[in-house]
Amino acid sequence: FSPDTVHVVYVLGGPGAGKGTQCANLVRDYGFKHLSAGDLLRAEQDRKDSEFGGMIKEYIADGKIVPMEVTVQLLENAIQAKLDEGEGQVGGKGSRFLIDGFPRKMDQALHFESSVCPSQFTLFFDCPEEEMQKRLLHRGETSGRSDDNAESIKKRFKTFVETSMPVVEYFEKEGKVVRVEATESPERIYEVVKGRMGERGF
Ligand code: UP5
Ligand code: MG
Repeated sequence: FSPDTVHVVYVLGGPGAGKGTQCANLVRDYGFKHLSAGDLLRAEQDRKDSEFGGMIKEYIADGKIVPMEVTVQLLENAIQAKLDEGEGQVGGKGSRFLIDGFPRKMDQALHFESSVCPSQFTLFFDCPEEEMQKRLLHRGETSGRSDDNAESIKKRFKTFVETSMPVVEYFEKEGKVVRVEATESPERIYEVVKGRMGERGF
């Protein structure tokens, strides 16, 4: 696919910052297609004849970043599949994609920007660890996610600070980050998001 017809906004933030929650709002109101790298990896992990299933499982439980080749391939396939379905098109202007939880390591960011599709900007949800931990432990009571437990959460936070924040800082230097405080209620946060989207011409 051509970057001329695919418009990408990255959605980043720590584990439990509310990326998925806010993406659902943006899909409803702005006609974005939503691709969560974590969801794609979990689906691949559960696919019966996947050669990567075992590896993905270990990385996710450990809060580590799965080697980029796997994730980028899953994202490219998912974008192509959405384009084939004709989804996400906005009046002849191409298709808008929210890529949620990616890129979360510098190698992924540089590769995706130069070889797949440059992003328009990054929506970054900024939330303190105590709040994110509370949300994730609560979700863990019912989510069934292998990484929603105290031990994995601690590892996910460490990876976020050491490996993923440098990506946010890199895009920030390029003036391509929209930072939103993400501690209040989902509704209040979304009001701020809508305002900031407006400033970006949406
Ligand atoms: N909630 C949401 N907003 C709230 C608010 N304002 N107030 C109170 N509660 C709020 O929300 C989390 C929970 O909080 C929910 O219960 C929600 O109702 C509530 P959610 O919207 O799901 O937050 P989100 O930021 O999407 O949290 P998630 O757990 O999905 O974040 P992660 O970044 O940890 O998970 P992801 O699925 O992206 O990645 C999982 C793993 O996959 C990674 O750790 C990594 O091992 C692997 N991965 C890679 O290797 N490479 C990649 O590129 C991507 C992932
Ligand atoms: Mg999520």
